[in-house]
Amino acid sequence: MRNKPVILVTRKLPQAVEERLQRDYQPILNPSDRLYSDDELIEISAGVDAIMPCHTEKFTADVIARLPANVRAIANFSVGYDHVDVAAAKAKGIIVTNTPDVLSDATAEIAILLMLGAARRASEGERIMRAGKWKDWSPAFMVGRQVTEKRFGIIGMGRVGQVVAERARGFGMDIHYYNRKRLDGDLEKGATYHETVEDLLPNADVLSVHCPATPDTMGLLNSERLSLLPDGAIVVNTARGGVIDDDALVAALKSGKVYGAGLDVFNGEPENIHPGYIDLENVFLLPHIGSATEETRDAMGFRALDNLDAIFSGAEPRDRVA
Ligand code: 8YV
Repeated sequence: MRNKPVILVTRKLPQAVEERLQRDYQPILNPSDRLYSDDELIEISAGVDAIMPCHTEKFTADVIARLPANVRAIANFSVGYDHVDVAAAKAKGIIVTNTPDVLSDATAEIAILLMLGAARRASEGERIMRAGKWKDWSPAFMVGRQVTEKRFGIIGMGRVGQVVAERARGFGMDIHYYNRKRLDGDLEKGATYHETVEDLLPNADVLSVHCPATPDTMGLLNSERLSLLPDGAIVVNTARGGVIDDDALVAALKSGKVYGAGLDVFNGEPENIHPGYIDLENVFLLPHIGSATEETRDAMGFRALDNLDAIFSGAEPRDRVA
């Protein structure tokens, strides 16, 4: 009987996922959950048939070039795959997959949390409570912005964007979106399509980013585009930090052009995020936990395993991106 394929699992995964890995494969697990350096990653890949990484491992062209030839696939435990140089992987014949769909609900929940947190000054309130600084109440105290029946603008109306739109409709919000392609009517559900980001922005009292990080979207929200938002807009990002020009957003938050921001993803995360955000009261910050629910973590692992199962049975994996 053929030996089970060897899978390098770069981070600690949910128990049920690791159990399935142990049942069907020879996994190399990482119980201490330590982040591997590039050199370690390449070294441990000797004799490995596939790697199951997270967005924390960066498969640059250089890392891919140095991977041993035995690595046939990179089955990401993530929907985003901007951490993988897909062209380099493709050129080397390495299959790359991701985990779409299964994290849309969890990420949409966080986008709504960030919107409300920014609009209603939640982290400012939390800080006041925890510092024992709540001494008085008045009608003028901690007054924020209401989002009900405002315009909700979405950049990137893919799977996550569509679920977020549905949640925002629950607040009676009027949905506007930019997407490379207009959605069919049954998916659009009355949302207003804008052919360019520039057309969308003046219609977004709340702007939520749901597009992937690609060379085209890097620094998309720069000072020029932010200036097109209505005064006092709210900016939410659960996609990738790279889509935002941090200097520009910090300046807009300081001037009041942007009323507040809710951010879950950052350039330089986790340790080198723009210091301007830390000092500002009007930002609600979370540490990249968009998909961090028990249900979704399991589903992401199972989806990545479904892809591996297909690859090792000679079938086309459902979520192949390279
Ligand atoms: C994941 C994410 O937790 O899937 C993605 O693209 O950004 C996150 O929600 C992370 O990438 C896991 O690798």
